[in-house]
Amino acid sequence: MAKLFRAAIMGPPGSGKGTISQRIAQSFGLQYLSSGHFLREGIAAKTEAGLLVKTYVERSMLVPDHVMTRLMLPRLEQLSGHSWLLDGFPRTLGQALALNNLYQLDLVISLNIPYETLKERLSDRWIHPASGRVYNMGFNPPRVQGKDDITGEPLIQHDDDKPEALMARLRHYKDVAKPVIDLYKSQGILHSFSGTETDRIWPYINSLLSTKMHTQPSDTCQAQ
Ligand code: G5P
Repeated sequence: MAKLFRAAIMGPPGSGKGTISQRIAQSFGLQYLSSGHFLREGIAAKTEAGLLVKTYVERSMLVPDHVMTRLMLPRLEQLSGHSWLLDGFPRTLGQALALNNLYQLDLVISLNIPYETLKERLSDRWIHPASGRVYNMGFNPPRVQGKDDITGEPLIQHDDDKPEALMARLRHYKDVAKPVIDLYKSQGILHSFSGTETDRIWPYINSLLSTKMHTQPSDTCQAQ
């Protein structure tokens, strides 16, 4: 049996984590779990967890580590037997260490995108709340303006994409991401990608994933 592949994608708000994760999930058949989408789903459904995290997400503040790990790690247990990709988790060193105690990641993708690019993108972003599908009115507009391509339901904008909230999210990101990036660097699994366009970064990520997923140790054994 092929070895399961476990990956995570990191990057500041608007760096294209969600867009690239959707492409990876489609191209490589990984189960895709977005922490932001998962939290917003709970908030919309008014679940107990949703009520607990609502104030943090609405203020663009990080949800405390003990809450995040309590929500995300059981979801990963449900995915045992599948290869998966995490988008937006882990975000802090505490979360990364908690994940590390249970799973060894094979690959971490880190996106480095200039601030001006992030600002432009987020002011133009629309979401289908039920599925988490992301559109950008310039880059990947929906077929019908304001409607989700699959369901035809209305698209919405996040409150935390406003410029002042965005600045706070970027500052937070830098501070908390550094020790996480250092950890994955020291484990030899970090791959960083810089640029201003997802379409130009994507071929490199696609090629990296193709190589990594086809050279997993147990795949190699199978082939021999
Ligand atoms: P999220 O949802 O994880 P963020 O802030 O990290 O939120 P976000 O905003 O969802 O990340 P992204 O996924 O990196 O951004 O980017 P995206 O959505 O794919 O792309 C952004 C926009 O740009 C889209 O409109 C897309 O179409 C467009 N785009 C992409 N590429 C290009 C391009 O090349 N060109 C152009 N022109 N456009 C492009 O987290 C939300 C909140 O949840 C909590 C926090 O409160 C957080 O603020 N949270 C956590 N708290 C604690 N710990 C965690 N692990 C948490 N995870 C979430």
